[in-house]
Amino acid sequence: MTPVDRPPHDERATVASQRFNEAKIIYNLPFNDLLFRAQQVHRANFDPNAIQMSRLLSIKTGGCAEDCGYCSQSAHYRTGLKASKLMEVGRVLAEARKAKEGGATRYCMGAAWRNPKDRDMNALVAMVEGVKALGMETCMTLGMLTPEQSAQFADAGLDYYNHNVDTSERYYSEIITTRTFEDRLETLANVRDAGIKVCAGGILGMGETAEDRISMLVTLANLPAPPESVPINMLMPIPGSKLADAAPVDPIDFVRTIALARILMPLTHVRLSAGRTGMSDEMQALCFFAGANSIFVGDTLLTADNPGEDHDTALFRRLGLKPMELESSR
Ligand code: SAM
Ligand code: DTB
Ligand code: SF4
Repeated sequence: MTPVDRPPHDERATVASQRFNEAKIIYNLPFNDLLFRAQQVHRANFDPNAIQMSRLLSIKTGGCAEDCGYCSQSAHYRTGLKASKLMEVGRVLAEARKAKEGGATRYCMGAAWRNPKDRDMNALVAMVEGVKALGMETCMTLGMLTPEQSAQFADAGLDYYNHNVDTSERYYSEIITTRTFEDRLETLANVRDAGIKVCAGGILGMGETAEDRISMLVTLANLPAPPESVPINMLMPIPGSKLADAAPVDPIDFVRTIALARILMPLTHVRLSAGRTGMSDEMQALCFFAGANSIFVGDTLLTADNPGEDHDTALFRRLGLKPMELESSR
């Protein structure tokens, strides 16, 4: 069979495996060569000393129907977390105001849902409109969205939607069984088609192989358009969850993954996300050198700890980093 009359899905598989092989070669470069290359790509596209700062708020906590093996909020595990209902719009806006005063330029609201219910849409839309009116970028992460819900959020002016693929397609069902990798891609397509910017990444340290990490990044980089934002989380092991005792990820492998993300997605904001409380300043410095240029600020993520403002101010001073201005963030 010649390449011309090969069925399209075979062709796609061939291209995907070529891209995977190329990415694997990059990932396995000598560490200095990999970091040099990542830093070159980074400098060609960004101010290397500017870091975008996002703030998270859990607007609906715990009691989630999904069984994500890493999560404190899944109703399938006894993690000791107290569940609560959707927060009132006024409270969300009061928290967003405080985040703005703390220097965050993007406000990310997360809910422990498989998907939002239509009855919640009015309140969610009011949150987006209210946070935008404060002059911040808005992001939501609420689980799966239909095309109609995506269009409603686009109309409200939602800037970003976060929906992580979390790991490779191969490894996905080891971590989550209540939905599929394909479901995740479908929501990402709905969000993209509605004209909302995409934030999609994953978690390292869930027992995956280096190939799984590479494959996850190749998937993200080869979406019809790469995500504008790619959060790379280091697993924060949650007592009671399925992954409570997962072996920690090797810090050098973590930095390699950041560097590969930067090289495969030159224009994307790569976010050093959950897990910074478990990283030394030196490891974070290497991540920034490898091309990470976004963090979550504030002393909590959704339910877990994050280095507080004092620590991050000291880190920025030590490394000569500065907050990225809103105009220059993409
Ligand atoms: N329920 C929505 C969903 O799953 O898309 C939004 C919230 S969910 C908590 C957002 C992301 O946080 C997950 O996709 C996962 O990548 C990350 N995350 C959750 N728990 C984590 C943990 N213990 N350590 C690291 N990352 C975690
Ligand atoms: C992402 O990739 N990381 C953030 C955000 N997207 C929503 C969430 C991290 C959650 C860490 C665990 C917790 O706070 O419960
Ligand atoms: Fe629910 Fe999201 Fe946690 Fe999965 S990651 S259990 S969908 S809150």
